[in-house]
Order: sequence, then structure tokens, then C-alpha cells
Amino acid sequence: MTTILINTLLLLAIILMLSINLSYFCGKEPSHYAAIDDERFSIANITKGITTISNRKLSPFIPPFIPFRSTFVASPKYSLAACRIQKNLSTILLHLFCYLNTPRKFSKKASSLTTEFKNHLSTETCNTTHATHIATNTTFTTKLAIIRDPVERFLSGFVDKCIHEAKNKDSRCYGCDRDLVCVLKEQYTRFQMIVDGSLRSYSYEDRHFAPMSWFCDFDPETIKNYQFLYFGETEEQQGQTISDLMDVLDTHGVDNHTISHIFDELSANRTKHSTSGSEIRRKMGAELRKSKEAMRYLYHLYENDYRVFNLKSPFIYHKV
Ligand SMILES: *[C@@H]1O[C@H](CO)[C@@H](O)[C@H](O)[C@H]1NC(C)=O
Ligand SMILES: *[C@@H]1O[C@H](CO)[C@@H](O)[C@H](O)[C@H]1NC(C)=O
Ligand SMILES: *[C@@H]1O[C@H](CO)[C@@H](O)[C@H](O)[C@H]1NC(C)=O
Ligand SMILES: *[C@@H]1O[C@H](CO)[C@@H](O)[C@H](O)[C@H]1NC(C)=O
Ligand SMILES: *[C@@H]1O[C@H](CO)[C@@H](O)[C@H](O)[C@H]1NC(C)=O
Ligand SMILES: *[C@@H]1O[C@H](CO)[C@@H](O)[C@H](O)[C@H]1NC(C)=O
Ligand SMILES: CC(=O)N[C@H]1CO[C@H](CO)[C@@H](O)[C@@H]1O
Repeated sequence: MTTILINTLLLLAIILMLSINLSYFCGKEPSHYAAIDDERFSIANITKGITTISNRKLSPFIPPFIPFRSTFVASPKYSLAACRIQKNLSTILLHLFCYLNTPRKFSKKASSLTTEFKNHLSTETCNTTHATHIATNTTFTTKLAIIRDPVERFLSGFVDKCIHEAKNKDSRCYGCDRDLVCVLKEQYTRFQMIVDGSLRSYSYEDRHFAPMSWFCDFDPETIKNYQFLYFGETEEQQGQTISDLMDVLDTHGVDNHTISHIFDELSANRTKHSTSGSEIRRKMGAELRKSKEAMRYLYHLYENDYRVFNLKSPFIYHKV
């Protein structure tokens, strides 16, 4: 009898959650999130009770820590390694680590860490820069991962894959043709299938939209071995990430000359690394905020990422 009661309560709670009016970016400042007004009514507080007692099948949230193939780079010399989560930044990380692993003698010309750099790096050095499963490898005293706001990450991926790349490839983003809800819905279904083991082959889109907590061999234990750098959306935040990264290099004995070179490269080309300033990005962001359905999918897809990485969730619970 108590089981029935608990189940009924659970159902009610879930229905209540589904009817939560989500809003996003309520503030006037588009690059900042509106904070959760009242802690007591925070989604974290409400869902905490539910997710701990309900089984996975009942929860509409995509769970964290599903193992997903990841790539890593390492510089054993500096006892430093990193997990590459996001495509764009991951290219930079690869080049940066190649640069660290390349003997100091190489020419000034071969200095650009972003686009041209890779043409000058030795393939051999870059090959050995790749690593596997760093999370528990004690060779590296610091394991880095760069994380980004989950909704911003989705938006950036959407603009990049589902708008720009889809221009030359109709099948891109499941043929959704710029439709946010269509992509989110498809992705939500696919991730649910991945979670319950019924989907075996992953799409290009899966890799870009999967929750960050699925990467890097993260689990509740290994995640503690990582040092996180946060990649924000504003110039200032991105500048901060770069300085944080330089501090890490400094701590690991990278010489000043190399650090200042890397710093100049990353700083000069910083704005190119993100699409946060683009017109289309703003337009899609506005469209996203207006769509309740899109917001609900985002909430179910990424709320766990906000929790796992201790990021301020943009989803607001409104008292009803
Ligand atoms: C949802 O919340 C927003 C912001 O408070 C409000 O403008 C909108 O009317 C609400 N929608 C519903 C259906 O309650
Ligand atoms: C959750 O709600 C309870 C009861 O209202 C409150 O005491 C607690 O501080 C809240 N915790 C968080 C994390 O908001
Ligand atoms: C980096 O920025 C500098 C200065 O704007 C530019 O000259 C250089 O070509 C850029 N490098 C890359 C790889 O984009
Ligand atoms: C680097 O790796 C690629 C792909 O794995 C391989 O084809 C190539 O031969 C390697 N080059 C060197 C110099 O090891
Ligand atoms: C740790 O990483 C180093 C360098 O990449 C590698 O040689 C070693 O085999 C790794 N150790 C384990 C236990 O994976
Ligand atoms: C390198 O930087 C550190 C701290 O910024 C400074 O104390 C040191 O003198 C610098 N070394 C050289 C060789 O410039
Ligand atoms: C360094 C790098 O790969 N930058 C890319 C980031 O993504 C934008 C948008 O697709 C590209 O234009 C940049 O080249």
C-alpha cells in the first residue's frame, strides 16, 4: 500500500515538474542568466528529492556519467594532461599540447596555435601528444577539462552544425532544417536510447550535443581528479580562462617565453574561437528563449550538467 502511495506521489511530483514554467535569460543582459530567485523553490531542491527515490526510468532527466568516447592530450614532460570536450576548443588544446611537446628549437614562423600552426607542427610530435584515459593516470598531476555553459554550448553547436554545416549537407542535424525543437526532440530521444542501451552507433550530432558529463571518463569519483577551466561567453570571461590556463602552465614549469607566446596567440585570436557574437547566434538564442518546448527539452537534457559542474542553472522555477 505504501508503494502505491509513493508511486502516486512520484507521479504527481513529475506532473508538477512538467508543468513548471521554465524561462530563460529573463534578465535584460543577454549574456547573463537570471538567477534562481528563491532557493527554496529551486529546481535543484525540488528534483533532488525525486531523483534520489525514483528509479531512472521515471525521471525525465538525461542522467550524467554515461561513458562516451573522448579524446585526450598529454604532456608527460610537464605532468599535464587534458580532456578535449568541445570541438573548437579541443583543436586549440591539441595544438597547444603539440606546441608544449615540440622541442624549443622550432621556428618563429611555426607559431600560430590556431589555424596555420598545425601545418608547421611535426606530425610525429602531435601523434604522441594524444593520450588515453587520463582520468586515473597518476603520471599527470593536473588533468584539465574546459567546460562551458551547457545551453550556450548547445546553441553554439546548433549554429555551427545545424545552420552552417547543414547548408552543404541536408542530412545534417537529422534533416531538421534549422528547427530547434526538431533537433532537441530527436537528440533527447537518442540520448534516452543511449542510456537504456538500445542505440549502439552514435551520430556526429550525438558527439556534439551529448552532456559534458558523458565525456572524459567522468564518474562521481574520477571527476574529482580534474581541474576545470570555465570557458565563458564574454570577452572578459574568455580572457580569464586564458589567464587561468597560463597559470596552470606556469605551475607546471613551462618557461615564461613559451607561456607568453601561447598567451599572445590565444589572446589575439580569442574572438574567433566562439560564435557568441554572431547575429545568427543572437537570433537563435532569442528563438530558443521564446519556445517553451525547446526550453523543456534543454532542461531535461542539460540540467544534470549544471548540477554536476556546479554551474548556475538558467532554468527558473516559477511558483504556481
Ligand atoms: C511563464 O513565465 C513567464 C515569465 O514570468 C510569463 O511571462 C509567462 O506568461 C508564463 N507563461 C505561463 C503559461 O504561465
Ligand atoms: C531546500 O528547501 C528547504 C526547505 O524549504 C530549505 O531549508 C533548504 O535550504 C533548501 N535547499 C536549497 C539548496 O535550496
Ligand atoms: C591571430 O591573430 C593575429 C592578429 O589578429 C593574426 O595576424 C593571425 O593571422 C591570427 N592567427 C590565426 C591562426 O587566425
Ligand atoms: C601519425 O598518426 C597517423 C594516424 O594515426 C599516421 O598515419 C602517421 O603515420 C603518424 N605519423 C608519424 C610520424 O608517426
Ligand atoms: C599514463 O600515461 C602515460 C603517458 O601517456 C602512459 O605511458 C602510461 O601507460 C599511462 N598509464 C596508465 C596506467 O594508463
Ligand atoms: C618568469 O615569470 C616569473 C613570474 O611572473 C618571474 O618571477 C620570473 O622572473 C620570470 N622569469 C624570467 C626568466 O623572465
Ligand atoms: C580554432 C577553430 O577551430 N575555430 C573555429 C571555431 O568555429 C568557428 C565556427 O565554425 C570556425 O569558423 C572557426 O574556424
